[in-house]
Amino acid sequence: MKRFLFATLATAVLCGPLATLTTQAADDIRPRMIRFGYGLNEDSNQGRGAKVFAEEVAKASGGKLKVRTFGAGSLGPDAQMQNALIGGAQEMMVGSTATLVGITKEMAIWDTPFLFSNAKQADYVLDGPVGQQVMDKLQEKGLVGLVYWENGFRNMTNNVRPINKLEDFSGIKVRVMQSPVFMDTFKQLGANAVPLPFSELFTGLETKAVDGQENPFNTILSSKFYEVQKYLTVTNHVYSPWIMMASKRWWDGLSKTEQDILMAAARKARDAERLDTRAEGEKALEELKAHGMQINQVSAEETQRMREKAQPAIQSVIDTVGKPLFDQVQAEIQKAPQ
Ligand code: TK8
Repeated sequence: MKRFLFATLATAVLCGPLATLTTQAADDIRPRMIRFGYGLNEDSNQGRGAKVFAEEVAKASGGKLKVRTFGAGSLGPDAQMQNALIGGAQEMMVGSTATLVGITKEMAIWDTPFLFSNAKQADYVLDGPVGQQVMDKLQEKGLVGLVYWENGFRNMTNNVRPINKLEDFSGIKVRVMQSPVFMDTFKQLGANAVPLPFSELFTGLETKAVDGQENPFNTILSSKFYEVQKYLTVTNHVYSPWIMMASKRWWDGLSKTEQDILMAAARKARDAERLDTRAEGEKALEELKAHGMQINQVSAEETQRMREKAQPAIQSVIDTVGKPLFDQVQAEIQKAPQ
């Protein structure tokens, strides 16, 4: 009798009100405030991408999920935001993959100099299975990677001299992102590599603590580096992704519906951001010239010399991420549409 009663009770509990409650909770959208941080100015490709995300989330959730964006590093540099996400003190961010290498070593793969030759390749690999595999590694560290955005191909600016040949890097104090691969690459090229968070870069250039830096045209424009830099050299030495992330601690507490809304909005923001970045990038050189920058292009021969000189940095990427992952990425690049 007792056993029968227990069984009946258990069935009632499982199929009854509790089961209904659980399904309801999973479909629920609760009012939430999502703090979304990023490093560039509001008026930048990154800021505009963040805005698209916020609007899409508001639309899809009937205004229940509110994304509050914090630009210009106002929640701190990338590393500080990453830690806030891990601890659950901040919900979301977008930033460079390069500054994640200390947390998830596989991220070093994207710092490989001259890895991608065009943006199509980058999209194909980043949005494909290997890109996902590297992103999923973040979960062990308390971060959820959603999508990659385009930061873009990086180019050199400095105040010492135009970079026409490999030897021109010699002795120039170049700010690099806080990634061992970037440190290594610029050391190999003969520069004096100085790691600095992005939020300290403008001042670093202005006070001449560093002579130069490297970033995509879009960022040189939106961060007004032309005010404090004379020479711009088109080097395209590496393609840099941004990555949109959520705090895992927070993400795991969301309903499936909420997660789906955020994921769909993240993809829309990614697509819009890439289009925006590429359109702006096409016009940026002219604008930078108009702002007084002296621009030069590195020849194919000199690019080849730089590639060879950077080889030890590529070897250290292989040592860091492992040969299988490195080879997998190369294979994906081969498969990418031309
Ligand atoms: C913005 C940075 C920036 C990156 C850098 O927070 O640090 O140079 O290119 O985009 O992530």
